[in-house]
Amino acid sequence: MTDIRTLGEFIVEKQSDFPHASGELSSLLGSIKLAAKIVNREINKAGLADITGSVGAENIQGEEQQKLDLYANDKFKAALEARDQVCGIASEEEDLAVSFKRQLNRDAKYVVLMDPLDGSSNIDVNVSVGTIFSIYRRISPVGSPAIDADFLQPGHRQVAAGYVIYGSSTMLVYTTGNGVHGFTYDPSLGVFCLSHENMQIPVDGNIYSINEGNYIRFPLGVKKYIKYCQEYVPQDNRPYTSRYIGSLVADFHRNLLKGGIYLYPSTANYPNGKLRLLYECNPMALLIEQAGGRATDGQQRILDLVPTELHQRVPFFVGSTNMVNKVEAFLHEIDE
Ligand code: P6P
Repeated sequence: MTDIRTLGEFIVEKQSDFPHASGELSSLLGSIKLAAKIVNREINKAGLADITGSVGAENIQGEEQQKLDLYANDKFKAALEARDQVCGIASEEEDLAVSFKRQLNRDAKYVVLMDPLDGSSNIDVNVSVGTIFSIYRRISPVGSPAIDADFLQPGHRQVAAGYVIYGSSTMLVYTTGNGVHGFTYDPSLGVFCLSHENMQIPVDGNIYSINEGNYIRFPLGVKKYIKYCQEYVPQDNRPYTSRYIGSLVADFHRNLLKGGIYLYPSTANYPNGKLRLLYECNPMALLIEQAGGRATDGQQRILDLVPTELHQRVPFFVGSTNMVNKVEAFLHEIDE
C-alpha cells in the first residue's frame, strides 16, 4: 500500500465537499489533467522535434504564435470537447469564444477559459511555462448557442481555477473554492501525485517580480514601491530580492511558495497592463485569495471586476497580502 494520493482520487474525495456535486466538475478536471499530460510530453521534447519556434502567424493580441501555443490550445480544446461537461471555451489563441456543436456539449453546464501556454516565448530557451484555466457555470439557457455572456462573468463566480507549470517538475495546482492543492507529475507512473495540500502564501515576503525595463513609464506609485523595495530592509534583515522570469505561472508559483508579489502595471506598450483579465488574472486571483493572499488592479479587487471584452487587459498586482497592501498604499497616496 502506498501513501500516494493521486489527483484523480483527490478530486473524487473532495467532491463530497459539494453535497449536490454530480461529478461533472470532477470529470471536467479530469479532462484538464489528461490534456496537461499530453502537452507536458510535447514540451519535454520541444528541443528535439520541430515544434519550437513561431508558426509565422499572430494571435488577436498581435503576439507571434508559437507552434506549441497552438498545439496546447488544440489539445486542451479537444480534451474539453470530448466529454459532456463543457459547452464552450475561450482562449488566448482564439479570437472569439468557441461554442461546441455536439448536442451533449451544447447542453453542458460549464465554460472554460484558458491561456493554453503562457510564457511560450520562453520555450526555446528552456524556461518554465504554464497553462492557466478558469471554469464557470454557464448562465445562458441550456442548448443556447449564444454563450458569449457566459464568458464575461466576474472572477468571484468562478467554480474552479488552476494552472499547470511545466518546469523542473510538472505540477498542476488548482482550487474549487476549498483551498489550493498542488500535484506533482510522476512520469514513471503517469499520474499527478498530491505534493502540496492546502497551499498558503506567506502574509509577507521579500521577493518582488516586475519587468524593471518598463520603469520609465510605470505609474509614480509603482516607481515609489520599487524604490521602497530597493532601499528598505525588513525586520527580518533580509533585503528585498528582485526575481522576474518573464513567465507569469513560474513567477506566481515561486511567490506562492515563498511569499512575494508579482506586478504588471500599465506601461508604455500596455497602457491597460499586459495581462488578460479573463484567463490570466481572474484564475490567479482566485488561487491567491484561496491561499490567503490578494490580487488587485491597483484600484479594485480583481475578482470584482466586471469584464467587458474577452481579451481585455488589466494592471495586475498579486501575492502576499502585506506586499499588495503596500504597493496599493503607494498608488493611492499618489491619487490623493
Ligand atoms: P514582459 C508572457 O507573455 C506574459 O504574459 C507573462 O507570462 C509574463 O509574466 C509577462 O507576459 C512578461 O511580459 O513584457 O515582461 O516580457
